[in-house]
Amino acid sequence: LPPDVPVDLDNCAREPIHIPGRIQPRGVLLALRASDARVTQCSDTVAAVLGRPVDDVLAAPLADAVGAAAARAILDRASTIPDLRARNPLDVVVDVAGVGLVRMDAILHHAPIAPGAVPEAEPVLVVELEPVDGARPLTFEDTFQPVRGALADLDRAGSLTELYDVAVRHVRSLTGFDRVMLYHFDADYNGEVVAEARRDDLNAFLGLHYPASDIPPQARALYEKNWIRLIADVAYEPSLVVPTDDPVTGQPLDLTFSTLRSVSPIHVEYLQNMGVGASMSISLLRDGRLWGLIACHHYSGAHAPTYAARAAAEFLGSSLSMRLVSQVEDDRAEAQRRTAGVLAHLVARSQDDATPLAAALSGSPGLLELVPAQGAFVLAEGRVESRGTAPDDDACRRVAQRLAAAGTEIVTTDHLEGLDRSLADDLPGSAGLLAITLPGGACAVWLRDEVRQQVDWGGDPYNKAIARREGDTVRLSPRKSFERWREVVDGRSAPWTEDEVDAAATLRSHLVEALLLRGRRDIRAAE
Ligand code: BLA
Repeated sequence: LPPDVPVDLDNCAREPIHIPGRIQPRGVLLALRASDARVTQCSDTVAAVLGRPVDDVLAAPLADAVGAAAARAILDRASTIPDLRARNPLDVVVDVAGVGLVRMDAILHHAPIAPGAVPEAEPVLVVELEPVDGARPLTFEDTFQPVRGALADLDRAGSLTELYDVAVRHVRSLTGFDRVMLYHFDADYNGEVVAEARRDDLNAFLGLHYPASDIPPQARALYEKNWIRLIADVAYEPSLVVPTDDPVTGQPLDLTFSTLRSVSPIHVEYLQNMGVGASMSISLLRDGRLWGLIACHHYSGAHAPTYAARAAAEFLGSSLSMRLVSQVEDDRAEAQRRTAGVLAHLVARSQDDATPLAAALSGSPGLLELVPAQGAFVLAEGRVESRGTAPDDDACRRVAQRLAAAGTEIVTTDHLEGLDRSLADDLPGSAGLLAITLPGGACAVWLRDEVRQQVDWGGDPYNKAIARREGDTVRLSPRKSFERWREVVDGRSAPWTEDEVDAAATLRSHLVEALLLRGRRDIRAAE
């Protein structure tokens, strides 16, 4: 964004994060075309990492920047391997001016073709070099073995919850982050922390909810293409890509697939607000769409797992993605089996004349085992029975009257307040309602609490202003997004799923019949 445009939630989604013109300074970026191997663009970290001034590197052969051996290895691979990204990293020994030979990871890819470029144009080869500082050589034991162990555990996991836990535990042990979370999006891309592995002394984030605006749409789109990103040091000074525009195309270098891409300053501020020193996230995809993220935090300053450890974590993420699809189906089938069992039990109980219908439904297993909720009540044959968070009998009767008057067989809402004010007044503390109405003013009602809405900013967030003035512009702190989201989810419960509503509807048709039979027997008994 131009510096004079204030940042708000709408234009923040327009920040072009794939062309920042900057990288993180933990390595070096060189752009060239393999055919002439002359560097067209480079990051200004060439001075610190390669010991050579930018002017000596630009327009010079790659070998002048990294030494002949490393240049040969890089160009060899670029000309022989079609899918460069799948084979990273390349282990190279770089000739650093004034230092000597230094072992580095070379991470290679072709930049996406710029829009408007001639289709047959030679793609830009992007070479990123990360010094590995003694993390070489990679051994069977510290790469393949942990991944194999993780996969075996993933395979053994019998439920989604177990899958999540296995994933966060292994990603944490592979990468050494202080906290590893599994963050799952809802249909609107609001998210919830559904699993967590963390250092013992850290407070839990498990169960916390965050607004969709924390990860804007263009960031999500990027994460569907590129499955991993590391911000090794949140306090970094970005390094410029020089020149900003590719001299051949006149376009900024597309860093969609870059491992060193500089991240949005807004997101950096967000992480600083959370007290995070280093962050990494791995995409979880379902049918190619972003389903969630494995989000990692480090609190005690910078943290830079090697490319190999990141690749192993990414591999785990993609294996988890594949397992997720089948596990979601399995869990659903299992839940349907359980529901059918509870349903059969309730139907049998409802046919037993010796038990009042209200008591038959509110036992255990009962309504709450059929459809999970915080509370439930039944009014039938003049009796009220309740479980969990339900109001007193009088309020239950008023609710039943209003439902009967509305004349709808099934009522569902995740926002009582918006459906009917007086209904909401009789059900304080509940935000969601699922009800089936029955002949004779009878009904069964499930109640859900408002979803937990909390954001932990790792400090005292309300000490700091939400919007900050910087010269003539107002910078929006990411914290502001939470307030907007709060307006969206205020007074809302978890939604009722299709399967849950179906189960309630099936129960309803059985109960209509049961009430009819009971009525006939009563008449017969009276005769
Ligand atoms: C990116 N926001 C992200 C990312 C995460 C989050 C995980 C991916 C980058 C990374 O790995 O760090 C959000 N991180 C979270 C959440 C938790 C967490 C929810 O740990 C919960 C525990 N962010 C805002 C607002 C804007 C914004 C208001 O809150 C815009 C005005 C932007 N977030 C934003 C942008 C990115 C981002 C632009 C992309 C960063 C990049 O890849 O360049």
